[in-house]
Amino acid sequence: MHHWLNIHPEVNTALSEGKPVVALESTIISHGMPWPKNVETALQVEQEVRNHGAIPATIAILDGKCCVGLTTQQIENLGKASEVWKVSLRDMPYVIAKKLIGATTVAATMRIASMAGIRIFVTGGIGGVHRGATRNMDISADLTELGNTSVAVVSAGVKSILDIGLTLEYLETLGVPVVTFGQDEFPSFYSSKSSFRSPLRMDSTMEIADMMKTKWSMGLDGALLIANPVPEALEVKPEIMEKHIEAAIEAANTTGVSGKDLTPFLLKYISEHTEGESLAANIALIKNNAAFGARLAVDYQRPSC
Ligand code: PSU
Ligand code: MN
Repeated sequence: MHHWLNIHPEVNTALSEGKPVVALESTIISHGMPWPKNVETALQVEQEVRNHGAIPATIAILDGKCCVGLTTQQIENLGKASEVWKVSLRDMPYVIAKKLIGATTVAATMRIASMAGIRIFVTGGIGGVHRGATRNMDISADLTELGNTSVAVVSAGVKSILDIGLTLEYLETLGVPVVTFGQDEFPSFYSSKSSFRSPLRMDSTMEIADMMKTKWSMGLDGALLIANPVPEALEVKPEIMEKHIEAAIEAANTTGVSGKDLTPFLLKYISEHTEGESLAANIALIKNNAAFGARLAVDYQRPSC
């Protein structure tokens, strides 16, 4: 095993036996949702993965190691502790060397999942090109990681706190296939619509699993981004979200929030100003993604594919 990895025995056994495993991120627990909903959700998401036939591996940095698969106690600590680092790729060596508590973003989780041999990773929304990026260069390391690391990332699309069009352009530049499940339009997290056409569409997890194998067996390293639209019943209308998103960006600008603090600030602001409506949708769609990711992981392990 890699020196810097601490793989939970259940995950390790599943990996060595070729059973389906789904990686999960932890920034969503520490910086994406308020306590105690964050811990409840993280545990429900793990259960959802199990219910659909795969083993969950929530990833975080603890005691100087990249932990792959956490105990309930470790998840609770991450959700409650006040001094949790949001760890993207650039923060990994610092947080590991200093033995700090670190919750991993999409970028860091992808890298650690890949080090452990996990090919499927489920999240809610990925980071991307921020609105105003042509001035401030705020482009998430999640995107460059998608260009480098061979993991399939399941999300509900890209939140419209970001510039969705520029994010799709950047993914094209990086050579990342973007597939939307079951519809032609790329979804925008709270909404199944975004007004952007998805570069690719597939209608079954088997087709997606087949494309993953094709890509990597050709030596085309890097991720695939799979967008799983939020079910209609759970959608928050874009008109409702837009005014809160604009207010959130305005508040970030006037208070001078930038860099790694920006995304958590915007997520918190929106959650607080939509009276929990966005949080309820957020939780439901992550569970929906977990079920989808587990089915994809099961199909990916099928020898026929
Ligand atoms: N977008 C969301 N929810 C999230 C995040 C982004 O809709 O929880 C989190 C993820 O962990 C993602 C990170 O990897 O924020 C991106 O942060 P940044 O924009 O600073 O790279
Ligand atoms: Mn950023």
